[in-house]
Amino acid sequence: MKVNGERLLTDLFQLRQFTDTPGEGVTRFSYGQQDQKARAYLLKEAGAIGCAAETDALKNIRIGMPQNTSGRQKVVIGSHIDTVRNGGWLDGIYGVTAGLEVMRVLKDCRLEYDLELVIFAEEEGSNFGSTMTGSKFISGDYKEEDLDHLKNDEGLSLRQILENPSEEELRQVKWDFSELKAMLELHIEQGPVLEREGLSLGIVETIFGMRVIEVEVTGVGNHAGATPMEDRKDALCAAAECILAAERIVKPNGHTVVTVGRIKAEPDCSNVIPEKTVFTLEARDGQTEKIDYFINQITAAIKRICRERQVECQIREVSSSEPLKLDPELSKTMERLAAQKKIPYRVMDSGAVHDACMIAKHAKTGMIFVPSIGGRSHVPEEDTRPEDLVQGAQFLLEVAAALTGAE
Ligand code: HGY
Ligand code: MN
Ligand code: MN
Repeated sequence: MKVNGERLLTDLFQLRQFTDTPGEGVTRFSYGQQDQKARAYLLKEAGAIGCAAETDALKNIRIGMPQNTSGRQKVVIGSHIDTVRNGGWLDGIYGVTAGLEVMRVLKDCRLEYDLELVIFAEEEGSNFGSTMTGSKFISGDYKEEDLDHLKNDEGLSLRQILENPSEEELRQVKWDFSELKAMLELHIEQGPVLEREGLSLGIVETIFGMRVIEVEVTGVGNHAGATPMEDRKDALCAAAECILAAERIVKPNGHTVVTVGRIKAEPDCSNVIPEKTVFTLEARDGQTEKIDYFINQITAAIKRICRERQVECQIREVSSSEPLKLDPELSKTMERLAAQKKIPYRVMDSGAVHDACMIAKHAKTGMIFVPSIGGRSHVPEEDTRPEDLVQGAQFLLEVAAALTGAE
């Protein structure tokens, strides 16, 4: 059994054109027009091999093989197709497209277990600042009330964007995990490790956890020219000191990472001392206690700095997910297969979070990485060698064929 590399790469080249920022990376937020186009492309390809698809109230899509029968346990291949702003062409959609290719190869095989391809909605959190939203409703981590908590920059809630799904429709989003034999997610590494060590496959052991907080600093707006320096309560300078304090607190530790990726000053005019500044700060690590330790240290520093500067600060939890150890038995199976195929691989952690985290709490889950060129991701430069993309898909096929007893 072999994947068709040409076909896989053609799909990926076709899909990368569904972006709101052509020429400046891929911007494809869930529920947007480009997302619709990518979904339509994938559903057409899946329909061409006789697959049936169902879209749930969160717009997660489940695509079943023609030979699936009700009542059997299923193997799921899943990932996402949404991106960050000006992101890369492979993050998420590579795993979905490779899964589609696997289904094409297995479409005429006899399977002992059902096989499903799942497209998780809103994994990046680009709309609402909360990652893995679609899969958090599947796992039950998110409940109905979160439809109202999650709001985009225009103030639209997830409930409004989904056009007010009914209670029953929401209930059906949650999976019955007893039906799941295993889930596999194939993904680009998004970091430098595999390339640096000259390896072509990663088998993921632990996916980092993360906590995201939003910090709102309120000072006193005033005229940029007429206000002496000693009379200022500048919300942006206070935020800047908080952000550098966070970097200093976390820097010399080796594992935990902290990032401030979004900051907004109001009224955002060059000749007005900012009255308010809002920024997000996220911390990630393979251990929850480390994440909590650093978030607590940073929160204390933010409060101290704001007190000293006589500005107000509000700190709000935006989202969180626990570090997740993936299934050791499935990882061992994949290690044996990689060794058998003489594929240079290593077991490794993932600093990026993935929908696999949400599923791994309830069912056997495995993740496979392929190298990222220059270790870059979430940027237009994101790329992976075609031979690595094809080899990763071939490996996914072998693992899926073994798990479903395909012949
Ligand atoms: O942020 C992440 O780790 C993922 O790309 N959503
Ligand atoms: Mn991803
Ligand atoms: Mn991502």
